Amino acid sequence: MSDNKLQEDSASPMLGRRKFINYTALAGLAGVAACSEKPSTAAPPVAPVPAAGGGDHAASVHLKPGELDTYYGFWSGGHTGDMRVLGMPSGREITRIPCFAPDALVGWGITNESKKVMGTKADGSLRYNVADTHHVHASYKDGNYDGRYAWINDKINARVARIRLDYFVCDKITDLPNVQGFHGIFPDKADPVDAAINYTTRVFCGGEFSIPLPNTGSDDASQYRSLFSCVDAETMEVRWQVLLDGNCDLVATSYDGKLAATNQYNVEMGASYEDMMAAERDACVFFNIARIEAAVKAGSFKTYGDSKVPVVDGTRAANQDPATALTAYVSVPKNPHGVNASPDGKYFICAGKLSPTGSVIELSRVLDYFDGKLAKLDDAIVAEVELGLGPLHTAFDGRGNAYTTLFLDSQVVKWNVEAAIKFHAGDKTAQYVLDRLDLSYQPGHLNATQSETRAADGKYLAVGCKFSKDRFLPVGPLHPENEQLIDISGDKMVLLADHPVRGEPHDFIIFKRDLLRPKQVYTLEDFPHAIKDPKESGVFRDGRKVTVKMTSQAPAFSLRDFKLKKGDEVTLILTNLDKVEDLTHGFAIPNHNVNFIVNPQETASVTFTADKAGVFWCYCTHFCHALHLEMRSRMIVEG
Ligand code: K7E
Ligand code: CUA
Ligand code: CA
Repeated sequence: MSDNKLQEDSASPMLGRRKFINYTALAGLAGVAACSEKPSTAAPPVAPVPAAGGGDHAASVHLKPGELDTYYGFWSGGHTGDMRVLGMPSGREITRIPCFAPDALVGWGITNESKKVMGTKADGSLRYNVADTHHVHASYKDGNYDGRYAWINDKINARVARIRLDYFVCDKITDLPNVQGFHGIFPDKADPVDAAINYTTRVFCGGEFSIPLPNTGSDDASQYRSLFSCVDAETMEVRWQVLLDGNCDLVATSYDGKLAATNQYNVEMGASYEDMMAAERDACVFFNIARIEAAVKAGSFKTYGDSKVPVVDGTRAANQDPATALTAYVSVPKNPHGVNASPDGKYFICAGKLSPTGSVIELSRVLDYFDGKLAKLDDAIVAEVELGLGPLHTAFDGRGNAYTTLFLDSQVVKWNVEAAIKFHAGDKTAQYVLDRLDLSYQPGHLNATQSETRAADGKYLAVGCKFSKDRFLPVGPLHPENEQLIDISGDKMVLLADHPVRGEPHDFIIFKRDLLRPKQVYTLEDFPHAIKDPKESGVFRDGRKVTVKMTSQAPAFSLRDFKLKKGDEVTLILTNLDKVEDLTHGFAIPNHNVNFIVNPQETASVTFTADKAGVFWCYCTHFCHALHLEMRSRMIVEG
């Protein structure tokens, strides 16, 4: 099949189906939800995958025992509220870093240190036990990852977590004030961008749900607004917010630090899905970051409710004059999902979702608009081309090609951005669709190795398929999702592997392993309460408040027993004095809801009430030594 034929075949049925989407959208969406038994029957012709190469390719992702992966993958943990770390291309899950929700292995949400990060109520209990993470991104320097931090969102409670990539731990969680449904997140890609503006990396956060501001409980949805937030990467404080019409879905940033963008599917400001899909076009909103920072500095802002965070006005009505505008609303087709920055720094791509199109927006033209050099903002769109049904997210190979997931078609489409621009400009011979690959099934996010960096290397593409159906052994009604790995190094995409994942990661990034240098042993001095010598161990009483200090060295705790009185409020501090890599101990107390770990040279503490008289065998929960089972301490509580 020639490339010509491929594009014709793929484009012509689209016209008919686009009508289907526009005119019978409700029925169409109902079909999506039910996820028809044979998702590919309605799909357009598919490029043949070279069958011969398949087996060899698949073998390339199977690492021999002891072999290490060449890429890290950071996967959002979805409902488990953590960040999962995978080795790629094997797809092996190496660890999970708990952030927003408790974790029974490390004692996240159990130790005082993790509770401080997560936030507690007055009674010491956790503020939140549930989470919904979607997007994970890492810090950049000069357009590539620098190995300092990763950030992840919690949609439910509008929180952003920072993960330190030296120790792979979450060290800060920030609440976004006056935001509900915090969705997209993306940091600056250059650092620093403009020395005149004193800042470190900024993390941009899109508020998806519009709410009354202040949130008085008004039912007039037309008055609801959403906020786009900027968080300082170092302090993790919210620096400023932008008031918006519509909502924020995904977020992207330019490589020069001048622009951030968010796609909007609800310019209608509707409160029901029928209302949200009433208009034929929605928007991709661009933020002029320098102007926003200047407006904040000049004091042109409001605040809402208890929040002291400055909020500048980014609504359409207040930003009609390009010479002063803080925002620009570029019109893009119907309920777009996903906005992604191409690795050459030139384009943002918005996928149409309810329109079968991808829109290519040229950043220099958006800047021209703000400078008064582009009369019509719509002219910033340099291509709006048909890709297939239900386009959602786009990844890049660094060779000028984009890869967009087609949710309804259960496909990924490979297309050339410059050819799409030529096609849009009138050259109908320009072949922009290069390949299509069937997926199993209904893909959402995808990402290629190093995709949204200047070092996009075009080797592998991972796709998060929302439905797995028949791809794995049945395990009851709750199916895993299917992460599919694709070789994109050649002209044709080749499916390499399926991996089940627990729902629902949504998004992930994949980057070269040498960009990270994690530490494997903590530094004792970094913990203010460290017990540096086993001789400092003991029970220290101050009325009903008792501090128990203890150390661990395989196969023993420094206190073989410790005595308490019923009703004592106990803080137990444990330092792991073992210095050997991989020598972690655990500490569990039966019937007291205590179990946590201490890694080599780490100190952690728990606070609990000794509310039951009796003997409680505290024991090591992490297999550490031939005498691991014997590694115990007796907590004796006198009645
Ligand atoms: Cu699932 Cu990025 Cu929340 Cu698209 S989002 S799929
Ligand atoms: Cu210490 Cu097991
Ligand atoms: Ca809409």
